[in-house]
Amino acid sequence: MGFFDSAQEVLDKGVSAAKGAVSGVAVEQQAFMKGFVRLCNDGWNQGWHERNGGNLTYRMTPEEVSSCRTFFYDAPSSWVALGVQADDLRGEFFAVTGSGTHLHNVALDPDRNAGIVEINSAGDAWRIVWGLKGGGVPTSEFPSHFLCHAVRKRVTNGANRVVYHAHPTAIGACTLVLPADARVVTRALWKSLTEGVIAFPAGVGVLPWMVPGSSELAQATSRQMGTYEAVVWAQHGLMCAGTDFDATFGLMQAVEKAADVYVRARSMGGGGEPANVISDEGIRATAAAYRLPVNEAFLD
Ligand code: 2HA
Ligand code: ZN
Repeated sequence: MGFFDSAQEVLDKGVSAAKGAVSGVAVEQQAFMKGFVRLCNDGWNQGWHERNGGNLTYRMTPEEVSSCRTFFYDAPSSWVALGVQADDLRGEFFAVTGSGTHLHNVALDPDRNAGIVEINSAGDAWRIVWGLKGGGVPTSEFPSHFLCHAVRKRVTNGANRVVYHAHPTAIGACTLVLPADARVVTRALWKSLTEGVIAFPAGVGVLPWMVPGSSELAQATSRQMGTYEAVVWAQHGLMCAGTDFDATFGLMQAVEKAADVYVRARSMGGGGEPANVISDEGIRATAAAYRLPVNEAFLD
């Protein structure tokens, strides 16, 4: 039995106990939380979450909030200021990983390593309504996630619900060699993997190194998220947004796969730019064939 299967069994046992106390489908058994837990585990298995690296947040639908309400704390935590503000997220509910959480522990103990927070009516503070037991708080990158959610909600008319941050190796290595320039990095990725332009036709944003968890990083990332679903943090990792867990995880994987191919090709070639890359015409033709709005500014 694989790790995830046994984790699910532990979950199922805990859930039947919980069901005896309160009626309704326990939070851990609801589809959105199963998807949330699965992504954490899949990311761990990719090697993207050394120690407590990376974090995940999900903006819940009103239906999901209603079906979780019977399991919410009678006395939520007090309100805690976010340090950032978003009108678009007033009154929303987010599933979040906990600060300091090792993502491989989420599946085994979701209500300790993850939780649900409610945003206040001013859109500038959170309180815990479920989970994060034992004094947990939302991820240190919650300000970045929060502002990214606000922008992605606006530019996708509410379709985007997931924001995911990880520390994949190859894209990190790329930022040690390439300049922190969205056009340069995007071209390296698009030209290394045919699937690249299909997975991220707008390209990827790139930010220079900044202090993790800072509101400067949060503001800069969210500005990039107006254009890009994926934003590279130099010498750190990658932030991805999407409509659901599969789309967001798949985007992270596609960026990292392209980066991995590029890094390997450069390494084989003694560090120089690879010779046999996909042409600009090839990228354009792929985008046309799949009717994708490719970012023309990144093509010659
Ligand atoms: O959760 O990844 O960027 C730890 C981090 C901070
Ligand atoms: Zn990080």
